[in-house]
Amino acid sequence: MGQTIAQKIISAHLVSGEMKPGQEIALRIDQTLTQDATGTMAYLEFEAIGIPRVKTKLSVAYIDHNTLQSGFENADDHLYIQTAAKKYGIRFSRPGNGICHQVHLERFGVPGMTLIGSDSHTPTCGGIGMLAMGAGGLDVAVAMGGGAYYITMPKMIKVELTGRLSPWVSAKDVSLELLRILSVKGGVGAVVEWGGEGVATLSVPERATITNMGTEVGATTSIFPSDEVTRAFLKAQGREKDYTPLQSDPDAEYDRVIHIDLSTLAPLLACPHSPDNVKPVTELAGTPIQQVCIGSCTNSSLRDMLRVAAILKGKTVCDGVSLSVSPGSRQVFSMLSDCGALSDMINAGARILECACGPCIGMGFSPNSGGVSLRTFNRNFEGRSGTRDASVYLVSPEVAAASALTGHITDPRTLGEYPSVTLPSAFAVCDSAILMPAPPEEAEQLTVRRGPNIHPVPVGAPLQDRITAQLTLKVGDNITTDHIMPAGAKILPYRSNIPYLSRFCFAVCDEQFAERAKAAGSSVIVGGVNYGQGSSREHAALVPMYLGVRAVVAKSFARIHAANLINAGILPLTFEDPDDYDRLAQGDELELRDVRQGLACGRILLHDKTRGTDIPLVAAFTKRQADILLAGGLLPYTKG
Ligand code: MIC
Ligand code: SF4
Repeated sequence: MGQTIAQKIISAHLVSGEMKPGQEIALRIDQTLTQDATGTMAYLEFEAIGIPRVKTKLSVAYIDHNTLQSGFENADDHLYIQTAAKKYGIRFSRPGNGICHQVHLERFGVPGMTLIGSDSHTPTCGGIGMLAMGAGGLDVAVAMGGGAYYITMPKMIKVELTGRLSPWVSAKDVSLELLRILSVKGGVGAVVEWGGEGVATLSVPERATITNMGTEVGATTSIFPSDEVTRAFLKAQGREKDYTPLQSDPDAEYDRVIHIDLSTLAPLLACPHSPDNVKPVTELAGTPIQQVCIGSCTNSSLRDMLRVAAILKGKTVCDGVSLSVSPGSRQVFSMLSDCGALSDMINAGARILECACGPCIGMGFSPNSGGVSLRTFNRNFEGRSGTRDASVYLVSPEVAAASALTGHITDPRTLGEYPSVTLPSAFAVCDSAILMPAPPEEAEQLTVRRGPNIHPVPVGAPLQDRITAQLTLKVGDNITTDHIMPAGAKILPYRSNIPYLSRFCFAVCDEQFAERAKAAGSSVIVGGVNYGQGSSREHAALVPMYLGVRAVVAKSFARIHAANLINAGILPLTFEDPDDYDRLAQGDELELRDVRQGLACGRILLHDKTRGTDIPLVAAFTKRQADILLAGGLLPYTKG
């Protein structure tokens, strides 16, 4: 039988397991990336594992998230990562060099290779045919040490593209259309492969926008074929040698095929507070706005920026709107400057920000209270912008620029002729902000610099056979890691200080949670479907572990978060009967009995002492996962 693109890459990297959907497989990882918000913890974990130098083909440490530096903490993290990178054999992309996914696509991604990154939007490199997946920091640390990466063998979803995008409609609208079809959980357990004749009409940056936002449907990853468009992109980056063609076989089989005719798409937007709350722009046209933010790893390529500049050229941003533009990389920034497009944006009134995540992760540029903000980003979860009562809409760069000019949500097709933009045949390549590691003989002498905010990695205790705990929090469906462990300028500096960070755990849902969990000593959280969607941040597991959370019982879990919980030694359990969710209430005293035996047979009984009821839970773990849980997490398990 023929193979899909992902199946080809998986079979070439398979270390163990059977390629049957639902089975656990282990993959050899060629490349890793980290960013600074998850990177400090990942390198602390790498150090805790105790391997002197990375064993991957390439590992890169990026600084792109915590660049505000409103205290010493971020700068100390940067120095820690820089010195660790130099010592352990990792390239270091300096602050200001760009957003990890954009830079990795430009400078390092290779079709056919595997990449894991401690950031959920790592699938961006699927735009050039790489099997690129987001993972928790500890999984990345293990892969840097030469260990395999374990995933559940995914199902295959194919999106068959026909036609060509109409003027003013762009790749973001394709992503939003998929979110409309699949919702934020429709891709869980699957790889989304993009194919069909429409693929050839999309440039690599457009493909990367689409694979980037595939994270929002919950997919393991998303991938495009590697074709002549890919070759041209790599050639323009001076990396044609990295090109290999990659297509699915004509007789490859898919679990589901979705058809999208590009020519029928119209500009779309995602309404507050979820990326799948998708509507046509025409439905909301005229809504007054106060802020527009253009950038993020979804829409910050040269293609997007040139398009925005062309729309703004010779015009002025509306009085009532504050417009920010953050180019995705230094390469994009300098090319915008060289061709004059940067001046077009500046003269129109745009506020140019650093090449970094910035407003996307609440690092500055929070909207006004009750404000309406249009963002070309990938997530509009409640509170993520830093303003609790803001309404954030996700839009394409075209909709963003058009609306910045008018002051209200605007269908860009009303602007007239679509400015044409051609990508250069050669990008201005300059890797001066990417530092090389020290050679092994020098590396041994180097010391890693640890600032006072950098605390040791918390390590879990071996699993108890009988867990007595209080149900300290009951939440609903689609709880994001931004709910569990919020980010933003005030909290992000403490990613390497778990005791301090723990004060903010679940603060978006319930400000008392952290205190309550601490007082209870041992607790269980109950959630609905798709618990833990969104970011790959392992802090959403490490912090609950620190607060004494022993198990999360939910209707279903998002992939990376479930893995992070196991890695932290917390049991992710699902209801055998989802209706049992209604039989539990916050404050109930619970008991999980015969946990060891339950792990072996796949079923654990939850006894509610307050109500005198028993609730059966699914504990479907592989032998490896059960052993990790028994050891108290991946770190004690790996160290033996
Ligand atoms: C995000 O977009 O939420 C982040 C910040 O990039 C996260 C990583 C993190 O929390 O540090 C992600 O997507 O994984
Ligand atoms: Fe950065 Fe936002 Fe992309 Fe996350 S989604 S990597 S915060 S730009």
